Amino acid sequence: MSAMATQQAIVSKTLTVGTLFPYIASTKPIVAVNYDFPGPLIEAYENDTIIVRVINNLAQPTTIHWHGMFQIGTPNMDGVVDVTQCAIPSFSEMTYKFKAQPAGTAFYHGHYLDQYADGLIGPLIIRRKVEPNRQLYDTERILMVSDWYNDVARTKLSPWYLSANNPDGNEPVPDAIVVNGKFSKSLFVTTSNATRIRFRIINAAAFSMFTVSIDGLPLHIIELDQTAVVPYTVSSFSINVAQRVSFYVNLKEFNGTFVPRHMRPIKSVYIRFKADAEMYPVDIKSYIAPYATWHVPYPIFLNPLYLAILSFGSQHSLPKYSVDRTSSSLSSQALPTQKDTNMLSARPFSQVNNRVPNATHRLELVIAIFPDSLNITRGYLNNVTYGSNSNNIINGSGLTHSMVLSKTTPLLYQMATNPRAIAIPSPVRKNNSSLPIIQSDGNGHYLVPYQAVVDILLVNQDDGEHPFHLHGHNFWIIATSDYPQAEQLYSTAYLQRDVVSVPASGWAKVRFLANNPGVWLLHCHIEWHMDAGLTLAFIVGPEQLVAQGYNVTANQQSFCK
Ligand SMILES: [Cu+2]
Repeated sequence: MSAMATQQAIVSKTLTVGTLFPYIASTKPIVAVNYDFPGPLIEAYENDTIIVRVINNLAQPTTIHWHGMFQIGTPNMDGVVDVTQCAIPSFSEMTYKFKAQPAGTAFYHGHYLDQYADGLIGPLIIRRKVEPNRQLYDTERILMVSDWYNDVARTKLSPWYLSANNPDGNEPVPDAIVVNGKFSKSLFVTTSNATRIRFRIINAAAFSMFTVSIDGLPLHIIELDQTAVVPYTVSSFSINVAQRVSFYVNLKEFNGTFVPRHMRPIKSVYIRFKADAEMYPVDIKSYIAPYATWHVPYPIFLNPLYLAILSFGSQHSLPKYSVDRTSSSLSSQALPTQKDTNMLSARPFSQVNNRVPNATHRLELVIAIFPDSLNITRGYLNNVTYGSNSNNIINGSGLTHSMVLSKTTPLLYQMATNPRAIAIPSPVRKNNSSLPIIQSDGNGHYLVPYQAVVDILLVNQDDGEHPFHLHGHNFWIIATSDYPQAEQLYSTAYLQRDVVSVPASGWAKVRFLANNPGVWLLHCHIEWHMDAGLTLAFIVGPEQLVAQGYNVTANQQSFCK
């Protein structure tokens, strides 16, 4: 091992969370980091120690979640309010300290109410000491795509979504799309002197999934979430909420024949983010939301096609060709249009490290969204909606010490204080099942034995596609209803991600190794569905948590009043 590979640095950063009006004409205040939207880049090498001082200058509490970080041994740094910590009060601060692990493209975002949808996002890049595919590109760019709403999620959109005034459960439809905080046709990405550019795409939207392409250029995918893959070439791909995709382009492969000869050479092309309009609950061409405000100068109707501009060289130049011209030249090269959102046919770069253990336990979760008796939309996993405002009926389970969401005693503290008192049954072996089944307390808390290898079958009874994210781990995606053959085809090396897009009215099967004692959420990453309770918490290895010496820090304890 080289000297460099053993060195571990400390990366320190201060993030000040405050209110910002990001656009001159905007009347909506967002929750911003260091007066920027998105927040500043945090960069480290794998296994470095990241220390982030978070100063809360908001008039409301906050927390920050480090999406994609394992937090092994630091479950209290995961940043999930009421689950791993009490919220950082207004005008207080907290220092997060955790290991930069695993490497890859991650991001950070608020995990307190709807601050994620209200702007609290930023990129977190963990570099590998030896980066696979590094010889294939010269430079890199980060593109963070998100939904823009003219109204504040926390005070307006979410209360409306979860009200009896919205009996159909229509999710708030974004008013625009932004990439790196810029509206369509105003973000220029220059190639400078480089011919081979890596793009790290982070979908930090509250709701939308996108199809991404660049006119005239094949995309060579090299990383999915935080798993490096063997270069896998497509003309376009989809990315669901919270997923990350890295690809590189080589300008020498540029094919400009999609524009007439007299318009060449081409100085710039469009990078397209096409929102999947089918996922919106209404016809976006004519829909005016009942809560809509009229004094905001942004488009009344969402244009699902976002255009960024890739300028060849250092000058900013708008493409001169019509937006309607599609890159027919690419389809003539017979590149596949990637239909499987999870891209399971991309292969892990290091198959050795992806050797998949056999499952020891299983869990089937049925996803549903429907109104409750008060006509309020709820998300359900196995008929249980999660959250302190839910009232699930525990059907004669006889449990008396159920874990409860509490503002003063986060789940993690409950678990660490008295691990033996957690009233969740151990896994049960049913006659018709070869593997023991993970059990819950009837309120969305599932007890997972330490080192269990759990197969989760997510069965989607809803007609929308849902991006499910697991905290504290990644999982192997074994197969989905879009690609059931993957289970047999790739049994030696399934793809590891931390978000799986569960197909509409379909299913996804994932497997994870519970090697990280703590409380870890599994939830739909669409902000509205999380608000509706489409969440559960895995209670992993309570006794191992105590054995590894877990203590609530005084700083965190002081927030719990
Ligand atoms: Cu969802």
